[in-house]
Amino acid sequence: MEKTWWKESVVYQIYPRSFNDSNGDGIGDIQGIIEKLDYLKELGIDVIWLSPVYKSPNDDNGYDISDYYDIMDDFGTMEDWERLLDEIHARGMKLIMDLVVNHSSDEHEWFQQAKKSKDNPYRDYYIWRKGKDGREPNNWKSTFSGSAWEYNEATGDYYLHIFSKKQPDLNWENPELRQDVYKMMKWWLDKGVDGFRMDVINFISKVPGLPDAPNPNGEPYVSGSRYFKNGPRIHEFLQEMNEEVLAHYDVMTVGEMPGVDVEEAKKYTHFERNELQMVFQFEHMDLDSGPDGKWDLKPLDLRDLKASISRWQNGLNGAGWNSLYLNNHDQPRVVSRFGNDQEYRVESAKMLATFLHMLQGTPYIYQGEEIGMTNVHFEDIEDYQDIEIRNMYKEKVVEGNADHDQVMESIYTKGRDNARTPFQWNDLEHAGFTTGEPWIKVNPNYKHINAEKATADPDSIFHYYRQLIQLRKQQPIIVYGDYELILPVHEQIYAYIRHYEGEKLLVITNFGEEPVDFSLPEEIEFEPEERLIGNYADDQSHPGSFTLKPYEARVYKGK
Ligand code: TEU
Ligand code: CA
Repeated sequence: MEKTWWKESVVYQIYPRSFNDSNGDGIGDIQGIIEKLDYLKELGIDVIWLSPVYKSPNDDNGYDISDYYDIMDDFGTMEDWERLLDEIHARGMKLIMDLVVNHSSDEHEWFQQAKKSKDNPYRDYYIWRKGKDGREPNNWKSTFSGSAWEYNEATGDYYLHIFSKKQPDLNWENPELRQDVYKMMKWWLDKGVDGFRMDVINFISKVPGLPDAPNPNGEPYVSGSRYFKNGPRIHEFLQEMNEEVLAHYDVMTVGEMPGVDVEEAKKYTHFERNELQMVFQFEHMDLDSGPDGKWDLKPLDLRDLKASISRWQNGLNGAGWNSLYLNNHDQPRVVSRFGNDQEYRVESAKMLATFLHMLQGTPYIYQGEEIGMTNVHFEDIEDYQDIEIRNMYKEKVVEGNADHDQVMESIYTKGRDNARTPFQWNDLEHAGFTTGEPWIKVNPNYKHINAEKATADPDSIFHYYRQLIQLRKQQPIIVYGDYELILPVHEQIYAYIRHYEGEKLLVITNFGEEPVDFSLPEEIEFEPEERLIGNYADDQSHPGSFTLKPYEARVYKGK
């Protein structure tokens, strides 16, 4: 397997609005990030992925871009951004930017032009259709509730928006639009950025005709995703993008791809196909949802997680490359989700980190994960800022007849704002995030969960992450080794072995709060040499057979 810097890197995601506010307006900003670069360097990360900082009216916190060549006023200026890049590079780290080109903002100049008239030169940059029988052109539902179509008075037809109505989908069938996107990518790469995370990039090719989706229950609108996820021209578009742009730079690329499976991901990431290096897949993030989607709560069955992760580990081994993540700005906090954010917060956060960081792939850490930040409970729906949460609550509770408490429960469990409360720097007012009023409320647990406390405590989650990152740098087996699942049907223990050049790594994790006996299956040969890391003091027990403590994790190297 070819060795590359992006396989050996650990990435840290910054959601700028919630990271650090330098000027007291309550909104995180670029200068605020610069102030914290030494903190990230201490953690040991290699690459920063910055969620969007481009000009935006903020309907979806920057994922609605009105100018791809400029910086959002809330976050600072282009000079600030250039300084950020220099300061990152000066510390030996890299910066990848978010590329959001499935859609733009409706306030983008292209859309302002396009909506004026049918013969406007930018008209074909977006997706327009006539209504059908006085209704929308098809029955697709927007990710953020309601129809995926919005009527345009001036031209008497509708435009497609898979996300909010302020996020019209770009028309990738149009070669001029594609060239404009490539030009913009080159502009940023020539400024020195080290790659891109590409927002819902597997949505850009839609099935021609945009057919109605099957609707057996007669819902007002249903997901049309089968007609735009991994669509007919997607690989052609990505190969074109690669040839025109990416191949000319030594950069890192990761495509965010809801609804991608292993076979499809092999095509996207295969080293001989020249598309992308990695994808963010969602299978493991969907395991705790029922048939009605993310708000339909269901407990995680550990055996499902093993089956899914193992399929990805084995499927991409030697063919493509995995990204490894348990958190991002769209997901609830993993310590609350798959761990225990009360009595065993520290143990379970470390266990989950061990499980993830010992896998094959490139690990991603989301801001606050490294100090074990947790989900939040706001009693008042008005305290939630996320467009997805607000629209869903309105549709289900205000306009529909869903039960308030039940919907709030689903927001507590799955809402995106769980990940978006301000970073907890210290135990001062507003957790040291701002001296003003934060744009979204701080999690009240900041007095005991904060970075100042964590960096001062050698047993903290922060220092455990630091060690995991160091280990990855010292042990090529962690990056490149093959993966072998053991105990596939155990309901509480997730254990696996990595193999590389005659060496082995044994990773054992307890996903439960009850102690549990572990014994290595007889057919597995493993001669332990040393314990590399663990989240309890080393009790010198033999890794072949012992009792795991609540949420315990251990990693042994051997032969
Ligand atoms: O997310 C795309 C996506 O499909 C999901 O992660 C989505 O946000 C989630 O399922 C809703 O429950 C990307 C961005 O990460 C997200 O923040 C944006 O809102 C979205 O695209 C639109 O740009
Ligand atoms: Ca600010």
